[in-house]
Amino acid sequence: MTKNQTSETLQTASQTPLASAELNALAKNIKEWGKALGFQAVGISDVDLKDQEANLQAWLDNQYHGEMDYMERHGMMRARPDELLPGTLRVISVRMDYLPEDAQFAANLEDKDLAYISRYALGRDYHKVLRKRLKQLGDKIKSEVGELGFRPFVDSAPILERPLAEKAGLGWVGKHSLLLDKDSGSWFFLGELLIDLALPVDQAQQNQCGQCVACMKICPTQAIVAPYVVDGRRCISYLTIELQGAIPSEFRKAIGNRIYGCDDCQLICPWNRFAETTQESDYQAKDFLQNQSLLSLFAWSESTFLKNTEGSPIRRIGYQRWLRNIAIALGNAPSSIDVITSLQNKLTESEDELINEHIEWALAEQQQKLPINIDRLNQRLIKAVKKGLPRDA
Ligand code: B12
Ligand code: SF4
Ligand code: SF4
Repeated sequence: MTKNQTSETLQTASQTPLASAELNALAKNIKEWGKALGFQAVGISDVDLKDQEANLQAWLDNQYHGEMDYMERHGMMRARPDELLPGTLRVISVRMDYLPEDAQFAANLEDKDLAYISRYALGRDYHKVLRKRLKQLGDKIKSEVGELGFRPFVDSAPILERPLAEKAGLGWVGKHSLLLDKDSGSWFFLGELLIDLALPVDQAQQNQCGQCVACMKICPTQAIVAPYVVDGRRCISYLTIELQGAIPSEFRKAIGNRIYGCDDCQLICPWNRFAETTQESDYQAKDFLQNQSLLSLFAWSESTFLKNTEGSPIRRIGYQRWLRNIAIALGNAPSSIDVITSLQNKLTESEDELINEHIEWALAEQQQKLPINIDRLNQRLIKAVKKGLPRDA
């Protein structure tokens, strides 16, 4: 039987009470299988996202995607899963929590000598983890129903994951544009299985943001330009992960010690007080990434960077952007001779224009913060040597 025959047969069959009962039972089982595979929530939606199309177009027209060309490339296919994968009738959305035990948000944000890495990136790359489990879920459904067309998607696919998950009842899209749930907050990833089975769909949750605007107010770069709308170009996550070139000067101070991603809009959200930590070993923080000083990470060689970021989402930014980001954070760190020396040493070693420009910015920031101008001190010392110790001058 072909893929289309399967869906047609099931679609027709679903109109009879028995077939509908079978599909209801299957939907229930899918949720149980999904949970057994480590997903904390599983929901089902149809593929109709027409009401999102105008907003998606407005977002693109405003250039909020910045350098993320792939956002534009697929046009309205993002809002049309059945164009992306013809024959798709339903989307099974899944949620996987990632908040590690002992997240130490405040401690890492407060100590400006430490590096702050977004909590989703302290463990293993989620793309692989989710895709593998989604494939297992698809295989399981297929083994029950016989022929089935399905395809797992995580992030990389050009579909609007949050509106789909919202339709599937996994939560509501908050003013920071992320999906959140009243019992579990927002520290989770989303993934989808596109399938050609006309399963019963779930009910969307009520939006519970109310009058709250905490996420909009706390954003260090004012990236949430209107409720539900993020200007990607201003977001620290974009600036530290997606942007290839120089980080615009206007955002450098606001980045603080965030060297990879940003969690602020989620940290302030009242619903995250109820968030659970993950039991998933893949998402537990690696010691050499959490609670590390900026100086120790800045000292990594390229081979250490590659070794330590194997299997981690951080690897995709590469060594150059890693140093670029840490240089900014060092410029924002409290003034210290150790920081200045380390920046100067790296400047001597590096022939990379992008890195050097960020190091020079950081050095200028550090110099300004020093209680006594280090250059002037140096000059005074040289003068004294020349005068008093001409032989050693
Ligand atoms: C591109 C992208 C980014 C970009 C752009 C962010 C953005 N808001 O779009 C950048 C790099 C900035 C980013 C950052 C982050 N991301 Co991201 N990102 C994506 C990606 C790949 C695509 C998102 C997308 O389609 N954006 C396009 C715009 C148009 O979509 P949208 O924001 O939903 O747009 C809607 C609104 O603007 C709204 N709208 C527009 N105008 C108006 C007007 C009104 C009146 C209303 C009501 C609505 C409205 O309608 C639009 C269409 O639906 C998704 C994966 C995916 N395929 O969905 C992950 C994804 C959204 N990211 C994720 C995460 C975890 C993050 C970060 C938290 C990572 C971090 N800690 O650093 C931050 C959070 C920043 C934030 N507040 O959004 C998760 C979110 C999980 C969740 N709980 O929701 C996702 C789903 C990845 C995943 N598979 O888990 N991300
Ligand atoms: S992730 Fe940070 S920079 Fe981006 S919207 Fe949220 S608070 Fe703003
Ligand atoms: S901080 Fe407030 S406005 Fe923002 S997502 Fe959470 S509840 Fe909604």
